[in-house]
Amino acid sequence: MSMLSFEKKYRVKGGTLIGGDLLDFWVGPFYVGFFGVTTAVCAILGTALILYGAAQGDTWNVWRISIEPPPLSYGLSLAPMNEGGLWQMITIFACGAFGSWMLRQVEISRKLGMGLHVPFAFGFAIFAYVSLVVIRPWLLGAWGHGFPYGIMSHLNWVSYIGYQYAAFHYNPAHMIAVTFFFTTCLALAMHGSLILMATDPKRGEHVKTGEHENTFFRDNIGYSIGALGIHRLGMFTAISAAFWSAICMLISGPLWSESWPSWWNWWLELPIWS
Ligand code: UQ2
Repeated sequence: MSMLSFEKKYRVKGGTLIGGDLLDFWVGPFYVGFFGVTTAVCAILGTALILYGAAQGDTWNVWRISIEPPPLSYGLSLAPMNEGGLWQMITIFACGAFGSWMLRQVEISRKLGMGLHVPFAFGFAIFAYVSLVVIRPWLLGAWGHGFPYGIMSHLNWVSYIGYQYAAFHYNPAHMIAVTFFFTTCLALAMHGSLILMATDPKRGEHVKTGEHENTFFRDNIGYSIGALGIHRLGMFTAISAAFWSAICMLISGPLWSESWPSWWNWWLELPIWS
């Protein structure tokens, strides 16, 4: 079945979470639905507010445009528009857009009778963002702990947080997150290269199948994880990277406010050394 006739066959009513048939339609290739509308509304309003904030600022240099969170003195209250209120509204619309996008993925999955793996995985990316701009600022008692929305400014914020804890690479959850990011790259490089060497042969030669893929790794390292297994591994390492990234930030401040290298003193203080 060609892709075009497949899409037609599966463009069926139903599977919506809210609103029944009301917004259950497509625009070109895109499914709309209730959450398509809320995604678009939040994304357009958020983008408009970013442009408005940029117009209020003193530069149109894209690298330097920045929309700052409120000063710490505003705590967890709503700040005036030109003193971080804009950042707060943009954050609300960003959360609305990301959450709507995930729920739209849920509706499409349900429509097609598939599992919810994609929205589940995307949820970890949302969790990482929400940790930085909602959960951690809330735990620390001020929206001013969120990161500024700007290209250089958010990098400077990351750098500043790193030095605030002396050497962030000693954060144990950061170590786990980095390890998962690297393992994700290793797994995807192995998988991508294996699929290409099996399915993209020279002109005139035959495409190989899963038997060749399995046999390559059995010959090479004595083990093949399998066609389904590599995708389970990839999803696990990817969502774990996002999850431990969120954790490494949530424990910095709320749980530990000294330098990260000194956290490891528990090791030096073990009674077994005396
Ligand atoms: C594999 C397999 C695939 C793959 C890959 C492997 C046929 C098409 C890449 C090999 C992967 C292994 C051995 C796991 C490596 C473990 C880590 C932690 C990186 O066997 O099955 O399917 O794409």
